[in-house]
Amino acid sequence: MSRLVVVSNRVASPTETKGSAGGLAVGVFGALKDSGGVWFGWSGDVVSDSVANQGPKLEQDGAVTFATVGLPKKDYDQYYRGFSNATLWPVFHYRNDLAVYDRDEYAGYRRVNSWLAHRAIKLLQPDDVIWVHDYHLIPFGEALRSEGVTNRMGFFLHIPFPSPQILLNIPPHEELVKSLCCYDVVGFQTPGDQTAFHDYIVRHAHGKASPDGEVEAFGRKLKTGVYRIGIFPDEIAEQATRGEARQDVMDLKQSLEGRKLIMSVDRLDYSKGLVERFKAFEHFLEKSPEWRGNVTLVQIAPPTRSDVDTYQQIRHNLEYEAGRINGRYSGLDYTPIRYMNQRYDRWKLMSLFRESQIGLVTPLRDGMNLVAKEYVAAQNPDDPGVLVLSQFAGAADEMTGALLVNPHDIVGMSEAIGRALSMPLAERRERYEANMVMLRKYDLGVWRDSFLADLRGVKLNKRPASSK
Ligand code: ADQ
Repeated sequence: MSRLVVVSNRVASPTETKGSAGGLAVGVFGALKDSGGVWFGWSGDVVSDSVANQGPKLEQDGAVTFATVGLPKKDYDQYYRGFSNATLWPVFHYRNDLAVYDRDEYAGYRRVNSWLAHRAIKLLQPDDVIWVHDYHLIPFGEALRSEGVTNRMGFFLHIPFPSPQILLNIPPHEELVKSLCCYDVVGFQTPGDQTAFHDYIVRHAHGKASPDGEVEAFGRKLKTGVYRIGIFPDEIAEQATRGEARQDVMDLKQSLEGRKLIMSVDRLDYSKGLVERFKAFEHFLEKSPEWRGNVTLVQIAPPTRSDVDTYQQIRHNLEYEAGRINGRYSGLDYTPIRYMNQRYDRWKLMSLFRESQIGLVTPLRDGMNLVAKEYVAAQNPDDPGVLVLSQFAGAADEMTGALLVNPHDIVGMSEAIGRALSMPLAERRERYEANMVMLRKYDLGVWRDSFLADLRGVKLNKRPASSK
């Protein structure tokens, strides 16, 4: 089997791939171990120009090489903080209102992608299969092609692909889609994302797209597909039970004094719908006085991208809302919302999920949302909690046992909380079983293996695309 080269914005460290990190790192590393290969990307460090140009730092773990580079401050600002996270992220999550566009940042985004491609070329062998991940790296494949690289190249988009009317808001939309067409396989999380891409190809790129995923545009043929990212449910269940007896979890349980627990865990991001969720919980307490003092919402949200303006704003809003609601409903021995900003060990999060009666996962828009899946897998099958899930998370397609909500509908979410809290055991078990069937059917191994099988099997274009 030919070697695999994985390219992603951030590279997990060799220790993270051993299980302490999220499922994605473990899943990608599994594929790399099977075929041997390289994991290439940014180290997460901002460094001087001279250090950045020293060449990738290499670490070996068996047949896998971890190759990382640092980024100079200007590149970090334009590529990462700028175009990736202040333009692409908001627009792809349907938040044009929060997006800014700056030509220099876009130029920086393309320049850094070309620079990264140059660094990667030295590590490539002729029949390596290259798998590029996510919105930071859309032009990476095109940059390799323009250097004459003809290897099999696939791209997987972890976030939603917006409908054309939304995408048109990004001035260089056509260049971005053309860049995507330089890959041999482009993978999406849901059929809706794939359809949005096909719509753009047909209506705005004058190309062809068939329902089986064959696309022709910009002089290239490629395959698109839906590959739902999943988790390894047994691994999560094991983490959840391993943690059960640990002191921290026992302490939390004791401090709840028999109150019901609602768990929410997200990166602190405006796409995750946290303000709306807090308001729904407030509405629930307002309309259900019998639950005041008897149910606690634990929101864990470690800050990310805190140097992007909109992220500072969401943090302030949340602190304000949590304070306001707690001021309204707290008692001497009761705090309705416990809002925490730190990261937690995975076993601890999973065992907290297992202790809780509701997993409240209500993003305004989400590519998939792995927390929803982890919540279900962590439950005790004999006495499972209920997943309350946004209809706008990619996971909503599969989690047929969840209570689906519209995260803009505060009253609807509040009603779902009430329904979940008083749901009979038989219904909870039924819903849990339905979700588990899907979690097993589309686990992380299926995601990874089906994408790679398509990439290894796809018919290649005869000539590389022109870089013009
Ligand atoms: P994210 O937006 O990061 O991922 P998600 O899919 O929920 O969202 O993954 C978050 C991961 O981080 C989960 O594994 C979760 O357990 C972990 N995590 C969150 N908070 C944590 C904390 N406080 N401590 C420790 N771990 C924490 C992007 C897309 C998603 C898509 C994934 C994967 O935005 O839509 O599902 O990629 O493709």
